[in-house]
Amino acid sequence: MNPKWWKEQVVYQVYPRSFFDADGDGIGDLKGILLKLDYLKLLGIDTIWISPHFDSPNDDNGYDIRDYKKVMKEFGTMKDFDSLLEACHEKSMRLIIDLVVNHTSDEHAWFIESRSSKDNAYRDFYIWKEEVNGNLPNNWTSFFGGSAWEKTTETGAYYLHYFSKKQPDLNWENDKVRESVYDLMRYWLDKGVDGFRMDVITFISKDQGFLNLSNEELKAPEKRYAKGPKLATYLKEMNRKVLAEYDIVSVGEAFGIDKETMMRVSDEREQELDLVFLFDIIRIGRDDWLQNDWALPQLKKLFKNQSKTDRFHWPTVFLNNHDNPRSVSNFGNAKEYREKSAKLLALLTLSQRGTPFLYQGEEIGMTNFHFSSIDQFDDLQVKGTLLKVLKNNISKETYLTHLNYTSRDHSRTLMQWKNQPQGGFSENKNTWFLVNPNFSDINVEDNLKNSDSVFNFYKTLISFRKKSKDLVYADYEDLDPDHPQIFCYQRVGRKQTYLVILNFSDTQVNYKIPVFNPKNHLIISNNKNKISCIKSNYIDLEPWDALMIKF
Ligand code: TEU
Repeated sequence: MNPKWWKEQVVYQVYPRSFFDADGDGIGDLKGILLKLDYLKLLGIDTIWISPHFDSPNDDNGYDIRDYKKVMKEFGTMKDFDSLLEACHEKSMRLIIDLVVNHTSDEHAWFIESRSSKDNAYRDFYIWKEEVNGNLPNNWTSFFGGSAWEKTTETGAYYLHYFSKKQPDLNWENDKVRESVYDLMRYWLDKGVDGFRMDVITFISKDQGFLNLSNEELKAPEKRYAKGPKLATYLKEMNRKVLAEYDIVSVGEAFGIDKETMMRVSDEREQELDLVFLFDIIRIGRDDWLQNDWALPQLKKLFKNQSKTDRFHWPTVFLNNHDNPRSVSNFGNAKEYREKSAKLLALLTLSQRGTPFLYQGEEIGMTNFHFSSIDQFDDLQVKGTLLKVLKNNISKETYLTHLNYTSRDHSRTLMQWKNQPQGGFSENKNTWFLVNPNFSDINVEDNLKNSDSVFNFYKTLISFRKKSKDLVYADYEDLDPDHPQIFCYQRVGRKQTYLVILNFSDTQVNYKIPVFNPKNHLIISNNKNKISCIKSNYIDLEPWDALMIKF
């Protein structure tokens, strides 16, 4: 195992729009992040990843970039960015930014040029096709609803957009596009940023045949979109020309990727990307916007697959992000056992082999919002998909029921800082989005005061991870893959073995510890009454009990 700083750190994702509003316009900003750095430092965070902070018309909350070298005006100025970066470095923290280069905004200067005429110098910056016998160029679909092709009046041709029609896909076949991307990457790296999270990077290479998708493929187009034939070529070139020149981390959002490609992209000998985000755990039981039931053995299998790679791969571990529901609502019990299950998930995340990525609010156990109507959603995907839903004769009510589990907006409600109006997020009551009314019970201020809080549980676990290389690098072994309620695994390190036991259920279980060692030492548990030493190999586990033993 090749040790690296980014294998040993805990990363915290900030969605700036919802994090903290310092200037009182109702929208979070860069100054807001700066003001909360000490809070993150206290938690033990070493690296912060911020979702896009670039100039954008915000059709998709900044994932549609108009100017890569400018800061989104709602978030502040370039000076604010520089101050944030400097402050992070002063506090020995690192800052990674979002690189969104599969597509730009349709308001980006390149696209304005490109659409204007067929002989414009920027025409080939994007993917243009003519209609075929009066029909769309092919049947590819957009993730935000409808066709992936949009016609323009200027030339009558169609451009490709995997996401909204305000997010035209760049044409990576064009050398000038790739050089322009490398140029903007160097711009931010030369400022001193510590890495990139690369948005849908697996989609950059397009199959130049532009063949129709089969009916089966239309159910999950990401699988085809992630199979572009030149993905390896482009990533290796990007690595050679840019990434390799700096001591940074690259983490690719690997939506739709197959196992074989994943094994190549994140193999350190291949020199493509350092890390990837896979979606099988976070989207367990998911089928687009539908949430189906899942069973614990399925989840365990996914963790096992993820951890059991060879020494040339290093996984990421995360249970929520800005595109997915809150982990405690998704995997835990956000009602009677909210705190306990939030702590159980903390232990799960922070005792795995891989780099943990926490998402804002997770550290205080924030929950999903209860949406009572479709109009309450902000996310463009909700409205875009509604048309498809209605066309398939599915009722709005059914759609809403599932969105209350699956919507991206659950993670975008405002960060809950205090039991104060707007949850202490902003002085301004006209905030850009909703705050969960449970901020009176779930907020940072109360978490900090209470030594037994979810926050303090995370903090303790993060400090364990920092003190023990074994907790970071040791092998992972699932000791009981088939048990329907208990998740029990060990990490066998050079000096220490860690045993983790998690009761993933609302019921009590009398459990036989598979590897009982009388010299054990209980190092953390979310149940205050647990005795400090486990005397026998049978243990009574109450609902959502979680504990870690060391020997
Ligand atoms: O997400 C792409 C992606 O993988 C999906 O999770 C996406 O959220 C959608 O649900 C697919 O059905 C990335 C960003 O994380 C997301 O916020 C952006 O909207 C998207 O790319 C486009 O840039």
